[in-house]
Parts: sequence; C-alpha cells; structure tokens
Amino acid sequence: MEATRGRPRRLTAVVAASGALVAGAIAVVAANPAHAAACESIEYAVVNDWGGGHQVTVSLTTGTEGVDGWTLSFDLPDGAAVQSAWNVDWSQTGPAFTGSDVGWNAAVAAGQSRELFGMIVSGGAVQPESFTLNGVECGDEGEEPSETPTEDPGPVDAGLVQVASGSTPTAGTVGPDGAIWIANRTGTVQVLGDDGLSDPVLDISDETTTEGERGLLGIAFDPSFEHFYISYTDLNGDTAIEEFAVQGGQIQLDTRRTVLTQEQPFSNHNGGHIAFGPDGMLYIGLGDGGGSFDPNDNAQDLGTLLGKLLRIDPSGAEPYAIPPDNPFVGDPDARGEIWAYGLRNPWRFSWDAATGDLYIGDVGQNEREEIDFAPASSTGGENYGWARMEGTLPVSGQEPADHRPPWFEFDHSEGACSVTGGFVYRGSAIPELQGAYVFSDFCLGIVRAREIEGGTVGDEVEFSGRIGVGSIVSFVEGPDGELYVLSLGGAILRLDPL
Ligand SMILES: [Ca+2]
Repeated sequence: MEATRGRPRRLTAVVAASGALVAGAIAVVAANPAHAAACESIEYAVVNDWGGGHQVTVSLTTGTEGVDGWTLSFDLPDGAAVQSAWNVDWSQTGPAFTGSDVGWNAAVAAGQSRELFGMIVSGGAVQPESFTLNGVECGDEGEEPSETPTEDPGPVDAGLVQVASGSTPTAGTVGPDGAIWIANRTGTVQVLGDDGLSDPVLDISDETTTEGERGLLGIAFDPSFEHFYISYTDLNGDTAIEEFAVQGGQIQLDTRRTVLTQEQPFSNHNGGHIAFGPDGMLYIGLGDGGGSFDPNDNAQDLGTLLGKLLRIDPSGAEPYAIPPDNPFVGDPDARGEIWAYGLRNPWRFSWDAATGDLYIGDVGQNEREEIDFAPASSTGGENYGWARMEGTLPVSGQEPADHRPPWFEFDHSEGACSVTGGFVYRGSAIPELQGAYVFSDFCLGIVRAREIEGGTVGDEVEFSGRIGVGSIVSFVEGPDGELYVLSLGGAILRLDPL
C-alpha cells in the first residue's frame, strides 16, 4: 500500500480512506447542518502497519463551528479492536469504539484539528465503516479504502557535506561563542573550527575504554556555559557523569568533580547521552544495563536508575539536587532522579527548539527501533514499555496499562538497526525541512527525516543529495539550528542545502 511521493526508501506504509470532499478524508454527511459544519473532515491513517495490527492516527478537522467536549465513534470490522491511544479515553460497545476528550484537548475551535494519535489497532489493517461526532454521523459509509492521492512536493534539495575529520566522534554540543565541541569515544574533546578540529581541550583517554559500547559517550554545557559535563564509562565499565567549571571558554581541570555514577552490569546499553532541557535541568539517559531482553528487569523497576531518563539539578546541591517536581519524588519505592522509564537504551534524545517537545531515540532488541515522545507539557513519569514491549510488539508479560507507545518505530528490514535519535530541524538553510524530525540508525547510517503533522508522525522526507555515511552515532544542533552529523568512522558532516 505505498502511497505518495515515490520515494526510494520507505519503511512503513500509509493508507487512508478516500472521500468525495477532501482527498484522503471521509466526506461529511451529517443530518444536522450545524454539526456538519463542525465535522469538516475526518482522516483515518495507518502510519505503521505490521500485519496483525497497526498504528493509527485519526484527524478531526472542524469547519465553521467548533466543538467542545467531543466524542468520536466508529465501527471496526469483526476481529479488530482499539487497544490503546495516548490522548483520549476509549470505550467499546459492540463493534463501536468511542473516544472522548481528556483535559488539554477537550475543545476544538472552528477550523482547527485534533488528532487521536499513538492509537494501536489490532486485527489487521482495516478501515472503520463510519464516524460519528457527538452522536451525529459524519462518515461516508461503504467507501472502499484507497491510496491517498497526495501531491508530490519532490525531494528536499539537501545533502551531507563533510566539514571535518575526527577520530571516533560520538557526541557534540554547542559551547561558548557558538562553537561546536566534539567528544571522541576514545576520551578526547575537540572544538570544531573553520580549519577542522582543534587539539584536544580535554583528554580522559587513560580513564575509559572502548570495548562493547563503552567510551566517552556524552558532553554538555549548562545553559550559561559556566560548567562542562562529561558522560563516560570508567575502567570498571561503570557510568560516570562529571563536571568541570568553565572560565573564559576554558575547562578548569582542577575543578573536576563527580556528579553521578551508576554501576553497569554488562558492557552494552550504557545510554550515555546528557543534555540540559529547556527547563535548565540536566537530563541523563541510562540504558537497561545490558544483556538481552533486560535480564534483571531494570527498565520497569523504579528502584534503579538503569533503563531510565533521569532529571537532576547538578548545581542545586552536592553532588546534585533532585528537582522537587520530578514525578517520583516522595515515592519510597522509586528513585527520585527518574523522569521517564521503560527504556532499553535511550542513546540520544533532544527537545524541539520551537515547541519544547521531547524526542527519545530508544534502541531496540531484535525487532523495533523507536522514537519516543513527550509533549512540552509533560510532567514526567512516562512508561515507554521496555521490556514488556519492544515498540508496539509484546515481549514478555502484560503490556503495562500506562504504556506509552512510540511516536514512530521502524523494523530491521533493509538492514536498519540501532536508532540514533536526532532533532526537529529548526534551521533556516533548508526551508523545506523546517519542522521535520531528522534521525538515523547505526547500521544503514543514512540521514532520514519524518514530517510532523499536528504533533504526529507524517511522511518520510526524501533528500536529493547524499545522505549516507554509515555508523551515524549522533546529531548536533548548531547555534543556528543547522544539523551536524557524526559518524563513528571519523566524518563530521553538516546537512546543507544543495
Ligand atoms: Ca518502548
């Protein structure tokens, strides 16, 4: 069911019901003209189809009237069922599934859209038979599903341009004066300039090793560039987060102190990414500690930091403070540092610079690579499912009731593996890419991007230029919003317009 664009590489299918009024939408046939005005279009789109089930978004767009306290119902064929959705409460009566508003998306103003997203439907790729909005029918019954006739905007004219060669670049961040600092896995830190990389400004290479998935894995500056942080595995293989004061753009070696350490039971799944969020707090990604299928069940255990995204205030206390608004503060069975859990190896994560939404690239086991999501309004506590779920696939035990399915997932067909989370593009050099989420994976090592439509995943973006480099381990968002790409093989590249 390929739809749209004729792109050379599509890892998922998109289908939608067709309609007479709006391409790709279902026509409105409401009995009450006032409700018909509210019910401009409803689109049901499969964004991820894995045979026995699929991930769906339903987009409701209002006409000249808004609706408040909406309920949206549709019938699914026998054997199909809504299993979960993120932003809506579901109920079932016979074949009818009804979603009702919750909190922040209760009202839809005239001419606006709401989406039910992250919706998981089991029982095969099926189209609903009709929609009703607040009790009034607005679906077009009997319409056969068909491919969406979408306009083809053509590929984005951009590609990778190499700007420097490093040794083993693993991570980067923007430093003082807008310079990009690069960490090499072997333990050195260099500054990217017009003539390539500087001599090392920090060297801990005799304090780390690179077997397994170890090494210097993350670097960050605090928002005022007064402190520099490193994240690495030490000679025992354990995670260490350390801090240096920065003066005049220089790391003050004698101010080095340990912020946080974590024992690692295996050599893989160390996480390692560190970054300050829009809230000024330091976020730390830690994998489940390694081994296959999380043998110690760490990711679901709130009593350990493994398999988590942490949020701490490194300058609030010695060695750090736990922000009082963290979601598990006060829970005697949980670590207060935890912001989100159920993660396997959240290798890279980022925030959309325009919206503050959080995107986490969580590396999969054998089947699914996932991009997890939390809106800027999140107060934390999300359970992203591992190791009960790998993406939307059940792995072991029951799916947690509060499982937050991935925003986007892809399988290992075509050779992809080990997702590398990227950034929502907010630069100015490539206007067609504005607002798309750019990411990659280690094995194929090509730059990929997904449009974001109303907060949910949209079409895959095609590039006209070179996007393959291999072994992509990190993206860096430059001070101007342009994106740099780090290949563990040594290449440091920028996504440039052609
Ligand atoms: Ca997950």
